[in-house]
Amino acid sequence: MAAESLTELEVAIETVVTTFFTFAGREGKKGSLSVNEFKELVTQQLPHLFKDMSSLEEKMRSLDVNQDSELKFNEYWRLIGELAKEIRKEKALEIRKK
Ligand SMILES: [Ca+2]
Repeated sequence: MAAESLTELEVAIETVVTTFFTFAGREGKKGSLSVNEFKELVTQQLPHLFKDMSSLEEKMRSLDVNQDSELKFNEYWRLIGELAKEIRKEKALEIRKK
């Protein structure tokens, strides 16, 4: 994909995907996140949105729907969706204040 022709939204979606593979490729299975890879992804890439770093392992367990200690892309996508919903709530409050 040619970067210059992508819109802001398209770049954002591509970033969500490439970030997953960057971290998923560090150890074990290349197509899923181990507990360590998940922790690195969240601490390095989501420090402002994911506030409670102490509950990372619990979060991982709740996202790992098939309980194999690995997060597949669709499980990671659920986390992105949850964070997006939180941002939406904050935006909605801001809009109401105006
Ligand atoms: Ca991996």
